[in-house]
Amino acid sequence: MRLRTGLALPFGVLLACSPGLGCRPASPAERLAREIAGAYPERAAPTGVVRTFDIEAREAELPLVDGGKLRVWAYNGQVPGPELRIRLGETLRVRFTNRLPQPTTIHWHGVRVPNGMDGVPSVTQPPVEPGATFVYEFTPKDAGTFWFHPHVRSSEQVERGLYGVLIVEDRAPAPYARDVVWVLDDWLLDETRQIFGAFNTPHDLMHDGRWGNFVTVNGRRDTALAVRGGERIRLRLLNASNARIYAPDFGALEPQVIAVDGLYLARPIPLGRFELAPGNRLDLDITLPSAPASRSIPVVDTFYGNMPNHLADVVIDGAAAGPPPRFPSPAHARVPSWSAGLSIPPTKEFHLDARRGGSYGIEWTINGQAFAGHEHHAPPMLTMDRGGWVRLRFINDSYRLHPIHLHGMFFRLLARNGAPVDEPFFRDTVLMHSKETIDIGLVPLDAGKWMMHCHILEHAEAGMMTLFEVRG
Ligand SMILES: [Cu+2]
Repeated sequence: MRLRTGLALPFGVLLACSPGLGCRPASPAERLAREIAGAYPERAAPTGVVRTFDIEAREAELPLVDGGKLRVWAYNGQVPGPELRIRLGETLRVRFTNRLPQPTTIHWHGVRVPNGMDGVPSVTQPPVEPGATFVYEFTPKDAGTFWFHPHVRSSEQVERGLYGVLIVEDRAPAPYARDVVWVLDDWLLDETRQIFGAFNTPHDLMHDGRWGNFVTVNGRRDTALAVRGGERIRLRLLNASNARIYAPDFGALEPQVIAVDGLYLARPIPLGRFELAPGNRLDLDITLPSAPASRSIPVVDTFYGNMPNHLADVVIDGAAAGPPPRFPSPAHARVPSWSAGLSIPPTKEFHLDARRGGSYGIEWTINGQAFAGHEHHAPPMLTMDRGGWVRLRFINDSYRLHPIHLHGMFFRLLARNGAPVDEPFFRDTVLMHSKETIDIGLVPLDAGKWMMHCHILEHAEAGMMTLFEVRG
């Protein structure tokens, strides 16, 4: 079915035309689907350049958190793992070897990959057994900040240190003085200052997952970003925690948000209070003052406003050589408004809740179903057509937090508790609060079986996962 503007019809009327059937006025959903045009590309545009990286997951002992020797699981012996940086159009080839005592996979969070590269065990690939290798290869369709982590026993494997950042640079990156990544994580350490060895405890499962007692940025508690006054920088934040939410506060600095979950905004917006849930990314455009009141500016987390956590410092040392460079913000993406989306009934509703049962004693459910390993071949909970507009409603019947993450597609948040919200950006993860209802709109462009799950990894491990299928 093709949509086109009708020449003989009043302005704005769209026609839906099919071969042999002629044309009729497009339905409201067809009109909304049309608005995806130009928002993000349907296909990758490979330049032919292949960038190859070798990644090995193995045990390591590293001076993390406070400089003590911390026994972790790491990609290439570092936490965060290696920063993979490629240009849009380049093909990423990762030769992955598993040296862990458990099977694992790599999931490329936020990247619209071919379904077979999505890293979901027994759905898109067999798990990579200890000693085995797997080659991940794809050409990202979107530039932005993405990350990678296991999708097997994630609540243990991510917590032990398995995560890394994938940056897909624009074809012509804006001339920021610096382009820096801050990976936020928290660690639950025991009295010997090692990773607390019990995972998926009843306490974590009954509450908002595993929250650590030490918060780090890039694995350290004393991260200081050294900059010069007057510089204009790009700072990319990623929340790699199992469960902790951050609301970063930059004090006297005035960051502009230019990208969320990888994709550029329609226009830059002030940071304000943004809830960075597990999985979320936030790209900030910051022009540093040339004559700062204080050289060291602390960045704190105010998610629980009454007890802010120190995250890191921005330390201004000397002045930049010249005035701040004036270049247009890269945040000028086409983002459909989809304001009419709320007048169309939801395609499907998902109730999120918990109950007693399952192998952990408590299980987290979506529409009464808890996902377990043997259900990987169960029919998908939702089937969508590629290119069609869909409105989904999520109803949190519990009192806990649930950052809802969709693989393989971006969505726009349309409403919270029925009240329209106008975020000028797409997401791949959105935080749901206690007893909250949200509505999202999306147009899937990539066929395959994609997971939808809570990114509080303990909730996901205890069942809060399901499969969507995109036909086409
Ligand atoms: Cu959850």
